[in-house]
Amino acid sequence: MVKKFLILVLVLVFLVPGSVALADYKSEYSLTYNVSPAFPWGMGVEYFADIVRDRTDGRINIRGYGGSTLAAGQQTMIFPLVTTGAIDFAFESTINLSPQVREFNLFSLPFFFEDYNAVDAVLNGEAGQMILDKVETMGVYAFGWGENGFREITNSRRSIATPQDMGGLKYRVVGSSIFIDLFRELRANPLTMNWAEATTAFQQGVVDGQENPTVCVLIPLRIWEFHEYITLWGATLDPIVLIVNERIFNSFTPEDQEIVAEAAAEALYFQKMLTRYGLDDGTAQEFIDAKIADGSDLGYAKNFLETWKLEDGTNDPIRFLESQGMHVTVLTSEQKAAFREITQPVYNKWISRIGLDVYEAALRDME
Ligand code: X2X
Repeated sequence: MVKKFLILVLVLVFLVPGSVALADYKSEYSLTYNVSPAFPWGMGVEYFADIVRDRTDGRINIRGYGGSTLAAGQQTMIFPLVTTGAIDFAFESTINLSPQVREFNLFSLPFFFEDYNAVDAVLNGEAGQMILDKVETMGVYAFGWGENGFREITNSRRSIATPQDMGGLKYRVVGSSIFIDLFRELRANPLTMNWAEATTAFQQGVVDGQENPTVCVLIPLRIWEFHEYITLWGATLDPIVLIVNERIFNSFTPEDQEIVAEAAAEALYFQKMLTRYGLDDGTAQEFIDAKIADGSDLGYAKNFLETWKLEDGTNDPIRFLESQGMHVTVLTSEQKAAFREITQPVYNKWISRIGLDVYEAALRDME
């Protein structure tokens, strides 16, 4: 009898795929991100969770929690929560991880990236790989790059076209010290604040301005309700990374690991293209429109674009902000050069912190 039972168990173990591993799987995996689900961050996350659930036949069920609620709003404390396993996955801005991973500050060096070609050269190049490799020595797997975007300044007081225009204005910045240094060099008055409190601060006029990417944050936030002026200065770039606790990832079967990694790469690219919609050379729009046409955006991109269509049915971020009454200033390269020169001390202080090797690799990538 015992023998027969053992044989039955063995047969079940070997014949039912995934049955052994399933015993170790959690019924739900948590994933944290910093903003509301109505932003492209949330769409990247839901898209990722959907395709993973679908391709693993429900074995891996990821649940996204927006607003950094799993960290009580403390957006710069996400990394330790993932490395210790308190949270399983994070879809997170590199700024929010930069207090623990100093290399991420590369992207906040002011006016370092000329355009999206330079960004992609670095993210997909030697420097990008060095940074991901570094992260993977710290207890997590990193699946690659999504994007919050080039961070632009808005305020309720005046148009900004020269560094002098910044003087005395109070700006909310993320709690990452390179931003304090940047805004101080411009004689502005930076205040660090978690995103969880930032919207209220804009509403109540506690600060005059803030900086965040156009499509990924400012449009879904409806920034025009608080600030009349926006300057496209592209001072800093804010990539997003998708990371998972190493022990959790190792608990998946090799087959499931492959599914998750592939889904992550697809979701990150989808989110990055959505974020660049109308801002790059047309690559993003072409990619997203094709996905909407065949339904493979799962409705996420379609629904998002519906929320900010112009009267002619197109989605042009700059024209859309103007249609909402904003004064848009686009810096010329000479105007940018003036900002770059004044903020040079940020480089002097931060290159050694980031690591000269990573900085130089990034310069080589951009050549
Ligand atoms: O807090 C911000 O400004 C945001 C939403 O862009 C980040 O998470 C870095």
